[in-house]
Amino acid sequence: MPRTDPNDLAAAVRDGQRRAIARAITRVENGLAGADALVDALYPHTGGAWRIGITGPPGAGKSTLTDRLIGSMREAGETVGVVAVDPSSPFTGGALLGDRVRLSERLGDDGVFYRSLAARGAGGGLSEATEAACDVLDAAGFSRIIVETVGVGQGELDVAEAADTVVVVLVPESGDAIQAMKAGLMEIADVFCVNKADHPDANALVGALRSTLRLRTARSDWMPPVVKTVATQAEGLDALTEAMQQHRDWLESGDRWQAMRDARLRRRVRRLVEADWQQRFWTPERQVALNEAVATLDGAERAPHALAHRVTAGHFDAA
Ligand SMILES: Nc1nc2c(ncn2[C@@H]2O[C@H](COP(=O)(O)OP(=O)(O)OP(=O)(O)O)[C@@H](O)[C@H]2O)c(=O)[nH]1
Ligand SMILES: [Mg+2]
Repeated sequence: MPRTDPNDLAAAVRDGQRRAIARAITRVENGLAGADALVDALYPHTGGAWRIGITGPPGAGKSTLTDRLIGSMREAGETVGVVAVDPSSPFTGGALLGDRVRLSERLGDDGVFYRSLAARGAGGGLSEATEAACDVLDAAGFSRIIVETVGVGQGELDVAEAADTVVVVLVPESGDAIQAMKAGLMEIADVFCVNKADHPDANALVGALRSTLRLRTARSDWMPPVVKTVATQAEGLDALTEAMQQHRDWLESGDRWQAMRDARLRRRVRRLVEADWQQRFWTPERQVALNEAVATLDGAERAPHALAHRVTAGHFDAA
């Protein structure tokens, strides 16, 4: 791949050129040369897209829902960028293959751009890679960006923070409200989608979610709506879209939208600083010195806090 000046690539991205978009995402995903400059060149041109996170347990129907949402968004005249984040596996798993199959139906539609991310190479990890990929699509002019991510742990919840509106997808058969609480999904949901509502226990899950939501200590005056869908039949899509739109309207009232984006930028800068600092701190010398200390020290000196203090006090630095 020829090296392109970040400014040339940024211009091509803003022009909406698909090859440029693909290359830009590859660059930021893997932290390749010029990635930081590319993100910074694009960032001032972001903010036009509505970023929607779709998260939930494996197999909940996130990809099917995403596909249906793309369809209705396209009908409404929107353009859609999709970032499918697969933190569990750096390899192409069954789920991604499934996504590819559905994607093929949309091949040739210039109003849709689909990309999956798995790499953790970029400084700041998968969260930064996800945000940067969203920036690329945003600056390229897509009016909607959907981030699909499996919500099973903290890493995935961080990824969900890239979105303005987070839809948590749960299913009657596997999930219940308590499981969602355990996984931290209650905290990040702006909208709950009970998918596979063709299952008989769907109403019970809806009820459990609503009562749990009433009991929670409110983080804001937004009360997440709970909607039912059957993604495979495109049932409930209108209700889901309506719930998402309500959240957007709420964000856009007052200064919430700007405040949310400011908070996101602060979080992101902190994460980048921490990643940078960590990388600078753990020089090869310090790593070797720590390895040796652990292998050789014994007695009172073989103690975690004492060791940490020795590291930070510079005892392990090369003379
Ligand atoms: N009965 C029923 N099946 C559904 C529904 N939505 C999705 N499915 C099926 O559930 C399976 C998983 O759907 P996906 O859309 O791949 O789920 P996912 O959440 O993207 O899965 P991962 O990406 O692997 O976590 C597929 O076989 C779908 O056809 C629904 O509303 N009802
Ligand atoms: Mg999926």
